[in-house]
Amino acid sequence: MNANRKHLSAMSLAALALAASAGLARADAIMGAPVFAPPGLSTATIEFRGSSAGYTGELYFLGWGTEDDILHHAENTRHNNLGQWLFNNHSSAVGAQAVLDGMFDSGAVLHFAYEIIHPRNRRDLFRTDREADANNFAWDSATGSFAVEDLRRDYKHYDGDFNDAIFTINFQRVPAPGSLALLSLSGIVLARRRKR
Ligand SMILES: [Ca+2]
Ligand SMILES: [Ca+2]
Repeated sequence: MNANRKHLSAMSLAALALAASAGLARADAIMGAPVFAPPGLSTATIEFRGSSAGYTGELYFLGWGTEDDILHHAENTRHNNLGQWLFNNHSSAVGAQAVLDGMFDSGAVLHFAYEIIHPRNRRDLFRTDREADANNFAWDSATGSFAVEDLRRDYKHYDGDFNDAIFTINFQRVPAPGSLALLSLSGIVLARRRKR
């Protein structure tokens, strides 16, 4: 019991510390956690929620697949092979939304890139499909909060505040063709019954 309590309080302290440093609404954002699509087929929207960062960066949707591989690439909108351009942390309006390019199977992992474009001497690119970069992203599957840290951990000024660009990803379930067919079938059966 005591051991359990200690374990729990240590866990919640760690979660609170992460939440405090991230400025996130909830305490369960996890660094490096893959952005999984929910059960069933879904589409997704992403909203820009704000930024507290000196560097200017841009978020892209690379596409989706497994944790390590992109099997379906989002359409390139900027001719840089980074897929769908979404937001700039300094020029996009807070509350701006975009629909992610694609429909996602149950358990698909969505991949993103964050490119530092200013200052020039700090140009960098973080990708969720690259193991070395995964911990620059934090994902909270309960709230949809998706946060970016724009400094590498080994950089002397690393702050780990995870508020350099903050987004919310919302999934919308697409009705399965099977359930639609069932619905229309039951409609036909009902119609037939009414005719009798
Ligand atoms: Ca910051
Ligand atoms: Ca930071």
